[in-house]
Amino acid sequence: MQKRVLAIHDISCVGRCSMTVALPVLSACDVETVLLPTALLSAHTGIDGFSVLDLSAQMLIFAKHFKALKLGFDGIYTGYLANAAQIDAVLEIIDMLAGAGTKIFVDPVMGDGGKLYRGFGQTFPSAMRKLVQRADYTLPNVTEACLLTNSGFINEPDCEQIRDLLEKLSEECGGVPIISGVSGGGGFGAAFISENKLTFAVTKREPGDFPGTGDLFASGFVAKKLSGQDTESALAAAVNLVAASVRRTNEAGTDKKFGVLYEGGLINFASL
Ligand code: PXL
Repeated sequence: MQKRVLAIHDISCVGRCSMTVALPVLSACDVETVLLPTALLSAHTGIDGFSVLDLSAQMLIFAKHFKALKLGFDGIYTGYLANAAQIDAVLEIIDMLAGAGTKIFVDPVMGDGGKLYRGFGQTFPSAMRKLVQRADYTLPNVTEACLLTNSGFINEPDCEQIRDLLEKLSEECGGVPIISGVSGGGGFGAAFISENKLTFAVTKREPGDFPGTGDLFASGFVAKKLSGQDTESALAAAVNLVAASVRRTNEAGTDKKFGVLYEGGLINFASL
């Protein structure tokens, strides 16, 4: 049977991130994607001059409608949440819509490069800790892993520091924490602990930092997990999707702020 996921993200109209990445990636992998938008932005917050419409007031109303429609969800996948109140709303929505078999995927979007994204206050990470407790899979980048564990920012963690962050994260998070944007195992990609072993899914590092790559990685992972793959295979596919997209973007030489050119890789990704 076709899988169905509830995707809880903002819609940034310009700049390839959050919902404009999650929906195409999940759809390409034959996962039906029900949208619960958290905010509507003209462009993501890294693009100067953006305008925001906060959709907090609609979130529970939409969720109640989904409940009335008796929709069952194989997954609930959360990303960018505009404020701490939205985190409380998402917890309520998970209680309302998750069944016994629903997997909860949390991308704790908060920051990158050691800094919180524009608009988030210093107390936002402690609110995010409530949500990751409910997760089956938590997908932070290094900055978010440090914020969730109250560690000082580590720029390029080595294997020992990655293991330490993952162990601390497993005390904060339900299920399996996975850190993205790390080096190890002869490449660059993601790490998690499997049967007490630090395990990497990596590929050749492509140069450059781009907005939305964390969203692309998490969306690829959710798509492959819901399609029945094991965690290591799903991570390998997601890491390669990001690397191929960054490579395509570097070759095209487009402005970084508009995100990575992932679209041309979707048919291949769906076939993996
Ligand atoms: O890619 C994460 C993200 C998602 N949504 C919005 C953002 C960002 C990062 O800046 O601004 C609105």
